[in-house]
Amino acid sequence: MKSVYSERHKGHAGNAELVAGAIVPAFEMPSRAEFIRARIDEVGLGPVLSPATHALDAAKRVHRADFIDFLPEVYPRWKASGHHGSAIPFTWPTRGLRADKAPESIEALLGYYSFDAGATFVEGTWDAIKSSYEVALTAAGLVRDGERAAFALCRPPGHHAGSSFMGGYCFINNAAVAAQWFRDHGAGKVAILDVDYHHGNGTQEIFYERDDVLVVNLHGDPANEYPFFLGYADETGAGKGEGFNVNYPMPAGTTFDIWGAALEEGCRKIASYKADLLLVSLGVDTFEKDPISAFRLKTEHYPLIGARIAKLGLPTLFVMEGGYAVAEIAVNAVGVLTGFEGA
Ligand code: 6XA
Ligand code: ZN
Repeated sequence: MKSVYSERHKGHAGNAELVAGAIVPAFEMPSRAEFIRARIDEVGLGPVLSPATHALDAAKRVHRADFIDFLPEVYPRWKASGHHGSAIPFTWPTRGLRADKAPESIEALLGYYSFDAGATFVEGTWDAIKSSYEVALTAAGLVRDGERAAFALCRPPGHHAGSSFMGGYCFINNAAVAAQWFRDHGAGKVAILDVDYHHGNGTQEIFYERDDVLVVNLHGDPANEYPFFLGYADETGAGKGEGFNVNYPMPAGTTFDIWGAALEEGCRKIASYKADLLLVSLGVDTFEKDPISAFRLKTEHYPLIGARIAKLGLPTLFVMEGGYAVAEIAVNAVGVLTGFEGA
């Protein structure tokens, strides 16, 4: 399997985040991608290509143009306002406030375009976001041109980013961009399977009223798990998208027997949808030793996930999302890919 990777992710480093009332170094750090990059060679998964340059039009097919145009401006404006360190929002237009009116100051705009304080900027963040987007589109191109599967080693991740908001380490929704790009380049129907521990609220929001992109999510129950405010089983799509959003929330402590049964059900839904193409939002924070998650999957389970996905027999693009137990993240993420190839 070919992978696509860019070194430009490394500039997105040293970010701070807010955890349980304290500002701490972000769990989402460059070593995550570096471990995976090294593991690809270690197991001989296949060639690793650099991304081609892509303009931002494909991003604007799933995100609001003003949101995308804002992202490169953030850090220059943050510095121009006399700030340094991580640009972090602190005020959000929730119920009772005006979300229809864009404010002017950079501090306010950060909140206007976010749902939490989890997507933070340093000097190299925009270039990393752009490179991650280019990684996804370049890998999508490989699949469109006939590869059975490809791996987009995206960093930063994307599945929490919605049509006009960032959050949860995510800025541009790489998987959603790629799904739309496939639709715009000949695919009739696309399925997205999100196996990250956290609900892909951004992906769900983007495609919620559409029947041409099926979204299936397996994740921690939002009643007790981030992102908290989306991801329940009764969210089944709206309008002509009714029936084309499927959520499998599961409690803390979930082991592979339960999780694998949900995967099986999700895969059956994808099979009966008869998609032309599959996108996998590949998070491995379901791992038992993940520092911010509460499922109990073991390393031996990840190749089984890949093998089950392969059984769908669809051209498949894997897009990297979360996973934080740095060293093991690589074995588990690449384990899904080798399991897919060996099936
Ligand atoms: C809150 C937790 C963010 C989770 C990000 C993630 N700081 N998403 O792994 O898949
Ligand atoms: Zn996650």
